[in-house]
Amino acid sequence: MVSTSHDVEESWDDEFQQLVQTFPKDKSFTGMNLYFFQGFWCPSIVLKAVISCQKHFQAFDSDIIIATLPKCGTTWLKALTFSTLYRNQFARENNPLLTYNPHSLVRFIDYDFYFNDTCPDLENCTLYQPRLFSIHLPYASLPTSIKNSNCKIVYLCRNPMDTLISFWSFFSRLRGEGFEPVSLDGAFEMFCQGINEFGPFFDHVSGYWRASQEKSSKILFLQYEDLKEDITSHLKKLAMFLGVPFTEEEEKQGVVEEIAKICSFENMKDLEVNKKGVQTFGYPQETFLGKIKTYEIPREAFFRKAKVGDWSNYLTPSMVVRLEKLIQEKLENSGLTFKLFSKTSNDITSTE
Ligand code: PAP
Repeated sequence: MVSTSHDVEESWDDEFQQLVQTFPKDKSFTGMNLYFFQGFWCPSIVLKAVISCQKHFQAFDSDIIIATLPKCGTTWLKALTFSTLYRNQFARENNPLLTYNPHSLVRFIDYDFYFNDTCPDLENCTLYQPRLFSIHLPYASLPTSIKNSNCKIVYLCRNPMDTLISFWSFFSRLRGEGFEPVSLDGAFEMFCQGINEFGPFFDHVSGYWRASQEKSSKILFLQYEDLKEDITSHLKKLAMFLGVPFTEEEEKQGVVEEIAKICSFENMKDLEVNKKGVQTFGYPQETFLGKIKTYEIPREAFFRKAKVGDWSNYLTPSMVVRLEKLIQEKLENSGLTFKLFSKTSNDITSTE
């Protein structure tokens, strides 16, 4: 059962109800209500949490924040960062990833901690140190303390075509469970217009891209396609950035490859914990009204195909031309490019 956004909206207090009336409103192609707020489309289900975390979240210099747009590889990046950062805090054979979904191990600031609580106590909220969080907010809307402290941000993006298909497939899979996605034609149109969760897509990506160019020691900008192409060198880069580089000894022992393997799509998809049950977001909490404000997603929905270029099985030639044009237009002179196909045979190559 997935609770809908209406449950949350009903519990908003009057002041907040009045405030949101001033924001433009639309519906995402996933069927979710969105508010246009600070230049991005914020899911109504999380708007109050976003405003609360912007007001109250206090970053520590030692914090690590994983930032993504939905469907760009969040689950994978959570697994990789968790396993790399905390590798000396548990025995290798006891990696918690073997028994917990990555979303249980690395919680969202917006979708979990502030979902039910305007000012949660986050001093010792994570099992391991340093604190590791994740967030979907655009760079410009991050809590000020994240931007101004020395905490580090790892950003992962993915080419817009695969992101759209992953997004649309995910919510199509959840049809009838609180989500009513529109046809791919409709989804494509809205995605191009930038009307989707935390979109516009290109604003999100460009915001982090520019920030990473200005502050390379604070923001590591990664692309899903690059990780798929060469996970070992990107894991080393990630470890270095996090301040926990792999030692020569670790490299000799094959620790890097071991982490890559445990976090691989093939391994994670087949773990019992990811094959059954639901992932609960929003930190379950009984309110005095007796309502539990959470939402649940079947865990297996986080693992679909994980292919680069899967969009070529869905998008029509005219859709491809339009998105290619948009990529060119939006990223012109930015120095940022997307790989639409893969060089490795595991994925879809442009000649297939
Ligand atoms: P979320 O926003 O719901 O958390 P997110 O994890 O960001 O989703 O992205 C899901 C995509 O990552 C899926 O892509 P697909 O729809 O094209 O298949 C999912 O299959 C893929 N994915 C999940 N786990 C991994 C992994 N370990 N390695 C590579 N890709 C993965």
